[in-house]
Amino acid sequence: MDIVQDPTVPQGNPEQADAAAAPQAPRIIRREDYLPPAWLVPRVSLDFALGLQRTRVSAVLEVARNPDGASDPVIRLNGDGLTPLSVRVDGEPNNSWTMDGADLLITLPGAAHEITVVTEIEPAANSQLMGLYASNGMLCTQCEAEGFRRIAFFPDRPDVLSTYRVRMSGDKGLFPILLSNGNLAASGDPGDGTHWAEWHDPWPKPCYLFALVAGDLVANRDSFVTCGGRRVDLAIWVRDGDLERTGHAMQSLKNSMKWDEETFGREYDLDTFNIVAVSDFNMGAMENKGLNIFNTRYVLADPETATDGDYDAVESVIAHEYFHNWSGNRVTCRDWFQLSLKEGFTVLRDQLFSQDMGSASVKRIEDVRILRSAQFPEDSGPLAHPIRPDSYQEISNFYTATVYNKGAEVIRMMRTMAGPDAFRKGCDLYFERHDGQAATCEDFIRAIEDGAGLDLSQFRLWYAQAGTPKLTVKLEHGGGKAVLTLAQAVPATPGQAEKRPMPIPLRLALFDRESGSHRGEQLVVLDAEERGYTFDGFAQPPVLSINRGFSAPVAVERHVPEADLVFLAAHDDDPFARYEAMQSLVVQHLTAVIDGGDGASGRAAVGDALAAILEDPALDDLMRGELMILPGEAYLAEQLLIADPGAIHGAREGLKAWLGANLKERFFALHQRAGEAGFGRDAAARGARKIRTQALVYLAAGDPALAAGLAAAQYRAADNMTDRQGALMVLAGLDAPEREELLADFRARYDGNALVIDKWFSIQAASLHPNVLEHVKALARHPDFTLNNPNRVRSLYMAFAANPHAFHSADGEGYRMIADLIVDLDPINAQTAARFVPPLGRWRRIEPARSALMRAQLERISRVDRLSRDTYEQVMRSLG
Ligand code: B3K
Ligand code: ZN
Repeated sequence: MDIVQDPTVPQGNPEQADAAAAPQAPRIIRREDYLPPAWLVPRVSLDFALGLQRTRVSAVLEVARNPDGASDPVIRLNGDGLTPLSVRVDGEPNNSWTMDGADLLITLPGAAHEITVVTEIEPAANSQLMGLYASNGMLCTQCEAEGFRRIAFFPDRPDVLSTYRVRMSGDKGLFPILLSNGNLAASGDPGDGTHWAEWHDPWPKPCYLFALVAGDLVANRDSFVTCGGRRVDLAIWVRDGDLERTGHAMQSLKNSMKWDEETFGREYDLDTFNIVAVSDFNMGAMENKGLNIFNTRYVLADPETATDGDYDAVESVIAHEYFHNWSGNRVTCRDWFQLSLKEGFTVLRDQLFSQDMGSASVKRIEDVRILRSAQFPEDSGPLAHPIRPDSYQEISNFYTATVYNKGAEVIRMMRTMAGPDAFRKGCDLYFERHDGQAATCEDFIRAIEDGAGLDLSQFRLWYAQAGTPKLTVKLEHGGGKAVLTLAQAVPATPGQAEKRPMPIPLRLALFDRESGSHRGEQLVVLDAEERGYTFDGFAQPPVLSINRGFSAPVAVERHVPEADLVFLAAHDDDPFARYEAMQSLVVQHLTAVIDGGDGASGRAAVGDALAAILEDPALDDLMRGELMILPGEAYLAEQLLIADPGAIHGAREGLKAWLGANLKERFFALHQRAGEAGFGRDAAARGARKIRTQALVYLAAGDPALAAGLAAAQYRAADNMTDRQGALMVLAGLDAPEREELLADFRARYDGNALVIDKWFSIQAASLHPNVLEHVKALARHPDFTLNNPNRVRSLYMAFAANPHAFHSADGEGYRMIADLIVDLDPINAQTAARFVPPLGRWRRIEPARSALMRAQLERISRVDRLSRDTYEQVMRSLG
């Protein structure tokens, strides 16, 4: 008989067990402490007896000593909240095991053994949504980063790769569909109301890529034939009723598979590829081998319920997860410090894919906007970390814009310096060398060096140093020459006081003012603190266009003459640089106003430049829409050493109102013109929808009564969600009679559609309405609101925290509301709760009165008993 231990009797070292329960005594994991595992697990068999309330898991681990690891007779099997119900070694009951905190330790005499451990878990009680959990009556898993240890005792680290056989059985009525990684090997029906399925995944993988789904699902099925002739059965699994909204996701998947073959030479490697959509999910999606699990938000789309932005997001997340099959799964990470190895690279791959599927220049601008609004503030705040961090307490806190988006920019710079063809050679070499391995960022860099023929010795600093480099630019002219002086400074960040200069690749062009053209773009790599560059043959001072295409993730510090910015906003042939000129024109004007200037001339320059953009026949509307967007308040705050959110908001809204009033006829005409385009998903129709709502945004600031009427009409006539949501967003910020009526209409019209009801929450939380705090408080009490669904929580509170005039309310009420949320949510879903800490963590860069209020809320959270490790780490780092 198996030895069954009483779970109430503590095992192992009591001090360590206490430490695990009290995160206030932090465990710190350091990159430099990495040791290869002492034991490997070449094969795993898992047997699940499925139940929503209780699922029994029998795990059979074939373990072997690692010849490259330390010799240790004890194997550590990580657990999180698990109790071993029985432990056998080589088929015999074992009594040598102990618990060390939450981990199971077993002493093994030989070099290879078979360990069988039985555990029981409670999926319906799992509100953290890590491990195996229940969502809407189905069972699903999320294991990255450390969720597998909530399912079975296992060496839960990415450098332990195993092949998996998974058998599951359960009630046929509750779980008609049974899915896991790899290929279906067998299935059966014993005739007692249950059924079973067995899945085999031939590719060795770390346990964070394990997945299981059991539920009542229907599939959109299709197939794809790979370049090597393999026929792959594709299926997107959703709840009955959602099937009609899966077409775009399926097309995106097939496009991704083809693109990865053509662009990176990567072919798919199983006979099936399954995607399952679940409505309770902590993030966007997960790349489990052959069984991607997605937040419904990134699968379901149709014109009635999804905006153009939602369509783009579905396309890019489907691509991202699919691309992980090579950059992440076939080549995985040695340890979690290497996260950017798979995430930065895969983000770059999905960005390049989306560039190829639509407008490359608009996509580039959107990606830079995300970087500047999410990553730049991270890099200049208390949570700054290099793309390859050096230490962490809770790895979930490091799935950041830095690791993902700056990580992508760093690899993009390598590509810019090498050129696309040489970069591809480097990538080929990387995949060839490291296929089947758990690799490091260093491995990637070396493969790019060898394959692309680059020397990246100094470039490695981009992996090690945090902080956005500041680039100062000086352009002088004399004697027919233009002399450009570039200097860089990487700011100090927590734990990194001293920085060294990094290679900064800058694409630049010098324009002739008269002809409006330049003599060709150049790439300079600034690899020292300061360097000068001389350009001959300029009788007149040229106009400099620098960091074209945003070739480096740096902040350019340069006061550019207004006339030059107006010139570039009108003439630059690099679309990003044109956008950048327009942004700089606005930033220069607004910072002058915030500093107390009257800003009249800057405002007029912005007005002229915008008027020219509204009417430029050479621009397509998608690009025109980008150029119309004013820099966000978070980005504006970044330009100031200490920000006054009230002043920033006032200045930006003031400019918007002035533009809306002064260019009213033009905006009105644009709104009318755009309204004439019929519905379509082509670039022209999408562009028309984009400028249509943009025009409304300005009109709402300049002439609210006119805008309310137009918005209400746009809402009522809309045959698609982009127009309807855009109109409602504008109305939500106005005190117009149509506001309440149409918000109620929207709520009733989409009753039961969770993703659209999320929009209803977000629109109100993000609004410019002066009573937004009261609205959010009321929405938090709305019967449709729940802390148990991360999409719903984010739809209300992320939108609110990102709404500066609400979050930064001068009385501190916004800070208090977010702190309350963190405290209430932490015991339910720690990962999601911790994501709300960074907005409060900006306190050092905010004016003194608000700063003190923000800090006080962080301190209040820090005093709460039994905070999760996730929230505790973020709060303590934020307090600094
Ligand atoms: N790799 C997952 C993210 C997992 C997050 C865990 N906290 C999705 C992605 O980046 O593709
Ligand atoms: Zn990813």
